[in-house]
Amino acid sequence: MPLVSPFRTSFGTQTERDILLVKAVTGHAEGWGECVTLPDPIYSPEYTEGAVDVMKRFFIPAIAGVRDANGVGEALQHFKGHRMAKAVLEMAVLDAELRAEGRSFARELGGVHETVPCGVSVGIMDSVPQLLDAVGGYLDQGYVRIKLKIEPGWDVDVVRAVRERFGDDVLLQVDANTAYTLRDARHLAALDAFDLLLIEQPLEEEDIVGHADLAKIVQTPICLDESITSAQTAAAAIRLGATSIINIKPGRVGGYLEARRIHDLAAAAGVPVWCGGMVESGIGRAANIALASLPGFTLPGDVSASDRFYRTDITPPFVMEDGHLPVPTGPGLGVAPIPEVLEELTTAVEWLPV
Ligand code: OSB
Ligand code: MG
Repeated sequence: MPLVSPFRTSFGTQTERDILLVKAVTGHAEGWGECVTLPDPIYSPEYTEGAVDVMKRFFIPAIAGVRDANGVGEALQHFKGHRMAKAVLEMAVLDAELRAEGRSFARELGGVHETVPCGVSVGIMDSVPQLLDAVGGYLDQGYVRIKLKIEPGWDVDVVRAVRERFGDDVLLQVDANTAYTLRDARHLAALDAFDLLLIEQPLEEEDIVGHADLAKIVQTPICLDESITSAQTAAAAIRLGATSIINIKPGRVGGYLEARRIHDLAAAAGVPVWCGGMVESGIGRAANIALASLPGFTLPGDVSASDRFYRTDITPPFVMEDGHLPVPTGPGLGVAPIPEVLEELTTAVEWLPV
């Protein structure tokens, strides 16, 4: 799926999204899952062809005979890692299960809101004026929170320019995608002047202690993304003082059920969470919106309208109204791919009987 404009982060530039969808066909219903892997292992160790391989070779045979989505997690638990691949299988089975029972994702997960506020993740650009135009456009559309991607050379001055142009009332945060080291602590502390909601994942994925050290030097709250791979790592990061806010991405943590566990333990620890995004199509977006409707999601997520990334979505598009998106209420995800659109975009199909 072509993106409406290139999306540049500290780890690379995306101009299109190559999406792996999983359709689970049970005796009772069909369910959809969207795998959030990128084609290359540059955000996480997983990558799309790797996810396909591990699913075919190990995961799909292992889930033969499971009764429900909980059973998927249990059947795959003894396999190490590959959480995005596990997540998409669980998601598809969960969707099938919920469709058969007439329950929505939001209801199943414990959602409490009918709409969720929309934040937008704004990529690195060629120039500051170009970025200001983009941010202005998103604010005009009604986005209630702006996230700026940063990297060394595109950080303090850029944030200052956005604050000068749009004022102090805009909810603003930054995401480094691991682009810094502890040696940059003083430099990152210069961001404290701009009243940011948070700095997302400044250091390497595995550097939990480094984030705890950084949190003592920088006033702006540290929010982990890449580092949070499970409820266990989330609990550890909170305990060590490495993160005071958590970006929950269901794919990264192995699925929506683990995402809910992280929500629950963060709430118990008084740690706010928000729902991250992986440039999902309407399938993944629908489930993220449902997750974001849980009570602990007290910050706007990277939950944007379909047209943030796609001119044509594969589901009926999610359209923002007053800075919010409606939480789907229909059975399961509440949306499914539009057959003709899906067909036109499909490059390969494989049917794997379990
Ligand atoms: O770090 O949050 C991230 C997109 C792809 C990979 C990593 C990240 C992102 C985003 C969110 O910033 C984009 C979105 O889906 O809205
Ligand atoms: Mg991030």
